[in-house]
Amino acid sequence: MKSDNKPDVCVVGLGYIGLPTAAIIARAGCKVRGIDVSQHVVDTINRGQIHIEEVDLDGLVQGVVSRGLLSASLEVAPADVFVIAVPTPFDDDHAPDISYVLSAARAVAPVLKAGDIVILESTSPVGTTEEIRDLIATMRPDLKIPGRMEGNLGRETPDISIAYCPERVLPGKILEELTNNDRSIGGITPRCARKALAFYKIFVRGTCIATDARSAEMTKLVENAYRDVNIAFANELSMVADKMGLDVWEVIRLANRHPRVNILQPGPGVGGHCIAVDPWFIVHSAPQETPLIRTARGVNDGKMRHVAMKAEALIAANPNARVACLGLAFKANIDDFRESPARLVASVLAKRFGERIQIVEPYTATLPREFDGTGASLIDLDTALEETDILIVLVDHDVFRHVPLAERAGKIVYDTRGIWPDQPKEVQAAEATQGLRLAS
Ligand code: SAJ
Repeated sequence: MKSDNKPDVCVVGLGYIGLPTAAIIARAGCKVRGIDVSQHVVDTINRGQIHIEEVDLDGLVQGVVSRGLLSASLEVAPADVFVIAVPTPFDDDHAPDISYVLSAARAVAPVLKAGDIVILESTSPVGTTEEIRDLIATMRPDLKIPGRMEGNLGRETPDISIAYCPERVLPGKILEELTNNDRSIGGITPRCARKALAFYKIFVRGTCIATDARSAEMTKLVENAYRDVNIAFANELSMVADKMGLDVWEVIRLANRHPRVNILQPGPGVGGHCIAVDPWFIVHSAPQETPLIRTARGVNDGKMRHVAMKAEALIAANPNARVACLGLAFKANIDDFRESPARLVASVLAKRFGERIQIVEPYTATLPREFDGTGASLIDLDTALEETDILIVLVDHDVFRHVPLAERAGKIVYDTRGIWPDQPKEVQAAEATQGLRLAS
């Protein structure tokens, strides 16, 4: 560690979490080396630019790179703190795949020295931090490893610290939430937690709470499963309301006036790389004990199919109508299309109806690959408002929300996000119940 007491930091993985985290740590005055497997990502960052869209991230990265505080590389190098922020996908059976985490740990192990801290931030199944610990112990028998010093009777201190510290930031508000959110700091031992906590205090204003690694791992999964279950409730209500010819948005708005009721918003399903994924990590660990979490996943995926089928019926019932799907992103005002229900629904429609389908997505310049050869095309919002007859709202981007009623007049609207409460009820009701054909 240098004389100014600011550790040198190595952040492994420069994606949606790793890059903003690296930049915030650099802004706090630490020298940060960011590691990524992609040469393109490394080159982009070293030019002071970014490869992802996130509010205010471009200016921050440009600033810390030009001040020499952040640089990117393909190779891990010695540092005082190592932060691992790589993806943890799941396989076809919903079993978590921690191979990227383990290969990051494998890359870090050879450069570790006494006093270093290794922190895992990636969402991971319970026990992953211990697996990292065991891997490092195998690769570095010369180091005293926390939790692996049996017979030591507490007389010797371990050489390194290992902890699990999940991020809990919301895409679109990452920089603000990285700084202000409270953090769970789960040490392999209490000493590891204290060391990691002192590091997070350098750049986190929220409260940092020390715990053990397994509790911290489970906490992260629980947070996202909680949200998934609650969104599933809203989505289930929306399908019930459809069947009964009710306006679900009105019902939720009224129910939420109860002091202890706070129902979330229905949509075309749950997307993103966290909420649609993390609950499976819990189900995989305890399949018998998780009927609710598993069902919620099923409800949210079922909502995606429900929306696709409803949209198909609407378009089929209006054979001459031109259709605009508004949005491909997994949620409002971001350019992230991973696990996006909007993208899935739009591609189903494009495959079936071809060139009748137009896509409006201000956050991309090209359509994803699955639209190739379908005949569907990307158009801007003004063209869609001028030239199409059916609007299918799949994402609640602000730019869509602000379209005034006058510009939607006479169109058939299927608003899966409830962004246009002023849309004449008879339009939505006709489509929601059975009369999918709408007289203009
Ligand atoms: N959604 C709804 N209705 C709602 C809220 C969300 O349909 O009322 C949908 C969104 O449109 C989107 C999906 O759910 O498709 C997920 O969006 P989100 O905003 O709920 O969450 P993410 O995936 O952007 O970020 C979540 C956050 N977790 C929680 O709120 C518990 C974030 O704090 C985590 O850091 C992030 O997952 C993560 O990285 O794990």
